[in-house]
Amino acid sequence: MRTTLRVLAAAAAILVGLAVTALTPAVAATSAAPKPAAAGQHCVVVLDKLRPGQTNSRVLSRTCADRADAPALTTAAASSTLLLVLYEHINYGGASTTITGAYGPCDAEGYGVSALVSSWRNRVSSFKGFNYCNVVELFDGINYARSLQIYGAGGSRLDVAWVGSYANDKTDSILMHRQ
Ligand SMILES: [Ca+2]
Repeated sequence: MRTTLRVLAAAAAILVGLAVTALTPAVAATSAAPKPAAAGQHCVVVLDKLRPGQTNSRVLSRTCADRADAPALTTAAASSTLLLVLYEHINYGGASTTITGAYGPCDAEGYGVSALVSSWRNRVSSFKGFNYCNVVELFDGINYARSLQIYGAGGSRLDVAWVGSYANDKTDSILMHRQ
């Protein structure tokens, strides 16, 4: 069943515009200064619907700001559905990335992020799922290479204040769906 789910999941590279960069090892992330194009500690990423014949859905927009409550971020997320918020530190601390979907809440197929932007690889320590994204699987490596852990809850929300020592700072790709 999980294999089927992975095939069906709408997959997305968070930074399609820098696909080449996204495929390189994460080594550069720790040695380079922050890039102006990715300025801001808090970002909103809007995922498109998976189109027929595609294995990766497009990223419709990626907007970043220094403050999580910046109007630009509110605007970016306004016309889409909140899916998942990733946090740099335990207990929802530090930098964050908000992932929203252009085709509604999570269903059984859900959404996928096949490659986190390089600055977000090996960084996630806590997260929150919304709108029935109540099963979230974190992977080490892009394209769902190695499963780290599956987190689940029965309701419309999934709050994980700590991903655990095994999965901490290892996530490179993510699948989410409704239980
Ligand atoms: Ca972290």
